[in-house]
Amino acid sequence: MKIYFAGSIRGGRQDSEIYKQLIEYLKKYGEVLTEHVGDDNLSQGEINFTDKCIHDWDLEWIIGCDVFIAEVTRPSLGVGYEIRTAIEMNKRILCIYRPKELKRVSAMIAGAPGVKIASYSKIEEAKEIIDSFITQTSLR
Ligand code: 6IA
Repeated sequence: MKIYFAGSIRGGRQDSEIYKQLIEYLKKYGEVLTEHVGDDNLSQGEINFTDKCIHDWDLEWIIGCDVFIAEVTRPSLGVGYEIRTAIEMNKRILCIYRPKELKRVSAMIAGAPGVKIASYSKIEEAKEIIDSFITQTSLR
C-alpha cells in the first residue's frame, strides 16, 4: 500500500515530532511516500529544490497513493491544497487533528465530500483511528 502523509512544512514545523511518529507507525501498512514531512532537520522546506519541483513531485505522489492521511492541527496552505487534490482524484482521505490546539477544522475540509475527519488527544488514539481507517478502506 502506498501512503501519502501530509503535514505542515512552511505552515510551521511545531508538530514535526508527531508527524515523525505517525509516519513510523504508518510504515507497518506499506510505503510512506512523504517521509520527509517528519524530518526534524527540515525546518521550513529550505532545501535546494525549486517550488515547481516540489509541487510536481507531490502531485505525482498523490496520483500514485492508495490512501491519503493528513495531520491538520497546524494549518497549512500546502496541506489544504493537497487535500483538495486528493478529493479530485477520489482518494481515500483521512484528516486527523488535536482539538485542544485546533478548535475546529476549516469547513472547506470538514465539509468536503469523501473526507473522514477524526480528532485525537494522544498519539495512541491517532494510531487507533489510523488502524480502523485503513482496515475499513482495505475492505472496500
Ligand atoms: O504549505 P506547506 O509547506 O506547509 O505545505 C506542506 C505540504 O506540502 C506537505 O504535506 C508536503 O507534502 C508538501 N511540501 C511542502 N514542502 C515540501 C518539500 N520541501 N518537499 C516535499 N513536499 C513538500 C522540500 C523538502 C526536501 C526534503 C525535498
